[in-house]
Amino acid sequence: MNKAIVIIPTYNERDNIEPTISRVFDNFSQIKNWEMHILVVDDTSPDKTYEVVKKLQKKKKYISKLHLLMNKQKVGLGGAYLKGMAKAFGNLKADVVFEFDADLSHDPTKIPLFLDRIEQGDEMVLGSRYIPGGGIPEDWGFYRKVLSRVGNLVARTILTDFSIHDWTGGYRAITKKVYEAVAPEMNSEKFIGYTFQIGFLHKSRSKGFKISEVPYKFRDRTRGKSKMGPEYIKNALSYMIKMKIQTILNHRIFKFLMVGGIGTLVQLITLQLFRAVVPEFDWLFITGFVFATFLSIEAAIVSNFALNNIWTFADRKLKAKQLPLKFIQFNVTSAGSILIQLIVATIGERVFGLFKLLTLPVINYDFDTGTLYVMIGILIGLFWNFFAYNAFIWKKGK
Ligand SMILES: Nc1nc2c(ncn2[C@@H]2O[C@H](COP(=O)(O)OP(=O)(O)OP(=O)(O)O)[C@@H](O)[C@H]2O)c(=O)[nH]1
Ligand SMILES: [Mg+2]
Repeated sequence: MNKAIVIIPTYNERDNIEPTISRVFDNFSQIKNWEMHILVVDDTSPDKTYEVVKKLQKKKKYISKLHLLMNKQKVGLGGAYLKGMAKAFGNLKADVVFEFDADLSHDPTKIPLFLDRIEQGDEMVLGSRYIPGGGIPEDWGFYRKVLSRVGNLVARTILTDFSIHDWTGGYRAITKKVYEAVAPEMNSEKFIGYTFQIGFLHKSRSKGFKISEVPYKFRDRTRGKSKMGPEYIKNALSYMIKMKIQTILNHRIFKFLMVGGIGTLVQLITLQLFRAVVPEFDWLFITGFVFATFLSIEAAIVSNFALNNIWTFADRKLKAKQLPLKFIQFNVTSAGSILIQLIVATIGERVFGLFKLLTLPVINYDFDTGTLYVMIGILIGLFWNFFAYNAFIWKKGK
């Protein structure tokens, strides 16, 4: 039988912990397919919450089902969960853990629904306040309602992931597979409060795990003090913005554009260099200038090939012995991009009279407008190049 452990982090929850444990435990009786345990993670609460837990552990109904992990100092919500999960998936041999608050904000009658979803193949299940059937307390003040809703909307917008409706909630079921993939990347100090929830979920999403939501009605704590403050909001926002920037920087199209931009610079700079060193000659149609232009295009091609190989397509990096042939192919596709530019320019001229705008510097070079022509030309060729790189040069593994 598979094992699920409900992890309850506590910090000064002396008045809440007993009713929480007993209500969670009462709901275990309807779960038949899972062996259910509770693990309380207490950071040596000044109000001695752990003493209450130790006393309960001796009660017959809780024996060997109620575990306590104590941290010598306050490690924060994220730290407590990471330590709790390490123990739960480690020597307690859980297959699934739950995140569950000690203040009875989370409805324990929903626990079987989470497990049903896991049995159906979901790898992580979120309790959600913002899907039909879920909710936040009616009596929340205007400010708090707006903050919670707007907070989630901001998270969904910044992370551009609208399939998840509740990013900040702390009621979740997590399978061992997800934990093993995500936990090594979580540094608990950086993930304060809500940021831990957002960060853990964001990483699970990025890794492509199957995640679904179960609605629940959030209830306000009636006893004890909330630990969430304004610094949690600031921390969550700055995390999301950092993540967003990182995601953009890591995006293949961004890298491809950067490499293309560098290639353009290489071409412009080397053209000036080659013009200075290549002697003026006129042999049939080839002049010193045409030759220098050709060399500068080749310099850009070398730069594009090398940078795309080690950066843009680092995940599909070519092997040394593939390089010569692929470099020839790369030259062909680059020539293709120039050809496209010429065709576009010719059609443009015939049909729209755009020839002046789109001519290549080879044909009508003048430094000021030439810069513009190179830019426009490269832009048109970009679509072809990106396609060709993906389809031919750095083809996805067979
Ligand atoms: N072990 C441990 N638990 C913590 C820590 N901070 C918060 N918790 C627990 O984490 C759970 C959630 O914290 P809450 O303060 O209720 O946060 P919240 O639910 O967003 O805020 P409220 O809605 O006001 O209750 C509670 O069970 C807390 O006792 C911590 O530093 N260490
Ligand atoms: Mg709470």
